Amino acid sequence: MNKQNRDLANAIRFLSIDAVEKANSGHPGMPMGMADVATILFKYYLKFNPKNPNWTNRDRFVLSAGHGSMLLYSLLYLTGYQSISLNDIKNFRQLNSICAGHPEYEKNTGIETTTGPLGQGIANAVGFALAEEILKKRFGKDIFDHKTYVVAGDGCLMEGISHEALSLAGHLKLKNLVMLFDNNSISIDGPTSLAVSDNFKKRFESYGWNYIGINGHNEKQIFKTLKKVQKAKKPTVISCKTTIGYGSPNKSGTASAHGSPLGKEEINLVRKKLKWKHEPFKIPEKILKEWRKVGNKGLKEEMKWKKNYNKKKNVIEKTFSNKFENIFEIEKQKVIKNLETLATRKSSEKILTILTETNSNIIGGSADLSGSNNTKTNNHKIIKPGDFKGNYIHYGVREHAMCGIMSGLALHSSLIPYGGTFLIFSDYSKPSMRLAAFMKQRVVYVMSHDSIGLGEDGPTHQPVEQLSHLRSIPNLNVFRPADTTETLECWQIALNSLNSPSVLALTRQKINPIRKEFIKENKCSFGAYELSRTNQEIGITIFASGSEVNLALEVSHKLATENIYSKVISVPCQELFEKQLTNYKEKILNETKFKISIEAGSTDCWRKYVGEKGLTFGINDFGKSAPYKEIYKHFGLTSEIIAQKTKKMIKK
Ligand SMILES: Cc1ncc(C[n+]2csc(CCOP(=O)(O)OP(=O)(O)O)c2C)c(N)n1
Ligand SMILES: [Mg+2]
Repeated sequence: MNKQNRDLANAIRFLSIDAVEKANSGHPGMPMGMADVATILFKYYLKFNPKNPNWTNRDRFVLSAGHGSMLLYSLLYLTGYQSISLNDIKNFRQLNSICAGHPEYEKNTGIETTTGPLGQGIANAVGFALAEEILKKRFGKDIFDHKTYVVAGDGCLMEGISHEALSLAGHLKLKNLVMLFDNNSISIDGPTSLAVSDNFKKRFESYGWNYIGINGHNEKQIFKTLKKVQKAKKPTVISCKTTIGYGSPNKSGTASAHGSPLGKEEINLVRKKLKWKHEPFKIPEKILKEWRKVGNKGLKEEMKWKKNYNKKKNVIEKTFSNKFENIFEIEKQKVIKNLETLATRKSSEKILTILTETNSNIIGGSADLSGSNNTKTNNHKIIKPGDFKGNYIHYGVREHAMCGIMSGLALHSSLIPYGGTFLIFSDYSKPSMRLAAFMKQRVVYVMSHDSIGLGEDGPTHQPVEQLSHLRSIPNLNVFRPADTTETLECWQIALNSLNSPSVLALTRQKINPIRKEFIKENKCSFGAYELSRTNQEIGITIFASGSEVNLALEVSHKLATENIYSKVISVPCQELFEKQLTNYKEKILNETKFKISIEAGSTDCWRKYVGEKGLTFGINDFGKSAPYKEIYKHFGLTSEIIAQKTKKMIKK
């Protein structure tokens, strides 16, 4: 590195070392190792404007190795983002500091996505790169033409999600995706040779990626390679051989530099070795000025871009304006006029068919279950390798990456991604779903085959505890609609939830309509609502969701023949019900002393509604392989058994 660039890189190193030391926690090794690569990237190549972190056509910089968060915070501060001040860096890892332990997405800050669970950033980056290609095709290269750079470490590449995401990126030929692999051969337990002997070159090449190996401390090699990738025809990984904790005489190149403060004595030695004479958190004027110059270079470029953008502004904004409301109202009327017995996955397809006719910002897909999830409609065109004019992604059997990629699509620029799989395989996607909820992203997970109702595929495919798990994730709305009208209403809420992802748990089996009259109001938006009652005065409340609402109606009618009266509460979304006003909740919850719940899944999340003495009908065991009606019988989910047990309860 020449003197000036060395100074720039050392500014990153010392901010990182000193912030970690002050917080007495954090990861200095990675920022010290990757400082040179990051400096050359930001100084000569990265297209960004700290004055407008949201510039649509900026390059995306994703830190998949989220533990190295100080690398990102240092870069954002040094290049002049308003979001991160020197004070914020001094507050690294303290309560409410923007400089959180791991990067936490916040719009308009330069932190493009939340990372920390290793490998997630890679999938997000694939989503960014894919969004760029899709939008470039739609609006032209003068509006969308940027790169996505992702910094990934040994750990990211060991995680399974990296395989899924890299493989799809290679297949689709996402040429604007560049991975900077921090190939330092060290992770927490020690040298990576303890656990890995992959041939990275062969691995990447087999995915259809360019693989370029360089010395990550050699300025010329870094510069030259970054120049080369600007014209790449495929996604490229630059494998940067680096030294973790670069500059630390006793800790560099070892796992001890990974995740703890270096300590005062060692930091003194690093200062000596790197000839850095400045106090902690003091960046000399000259160096800061130089970094700010780097930050200023994007302004002109954005201005130039803005001229092109203004010409197409109206068209672009129209695409992103969501035109749903009329559609939903008209469709709801049609559904009621022509009541059908349908599986809710089929109901969902009907709605999607209409939505996708007019909303080209909705990007569908499935993890190889398009026909089963009913996610693909006649209006969809497939996104193919190097051909991005479509609006449907065959994610392949890659549930985890699919969900991470969808987050990237949503974060990039208000595309609305939805993707399908079986509800049981939410277990394969949950880490990404959790992060989407944390990042407040509008992503829709279409999860069909939502219970034992799927039948013969048996316990490996029958979700039991999954609804309960998903409901426990904050800011994730879990919808389990009971018929076509409810499915439509739930889709409407999901699309209007700008700050929450949604799960639509849908049935494989056919369901009789439960809503037979047109009501303009979106009943599902209350989370739970009264569907029917057998008398004005009632003694029992029956809560149910999805396919079990019909069962609840049967039970209610059966009890009525014996002069036991009840109301049925359909509960399509517990999370939304929790948010209702106390009065509303009281009316639903506390009209009767006796309460029961019916849902073909684990029962723990219903206890709060039925109370200690209430009965919860559900399944707390693995399912069964058989025709579905027999499985319902096997688990006591029939109107006869439920009515009988309910009678027993009220007689006690
Ligand atoms: C999914 C996941 N598993 C485990 C961890 C804990 N963890 C954080 S960093 C790390 C080692 C990462 O090694 P590497 O990527 O090589 O980082 P380096 O030590 O080179 O900075 C581990 C296991 C995590 N953050 N995410
Ligand atoms: Mg490593």
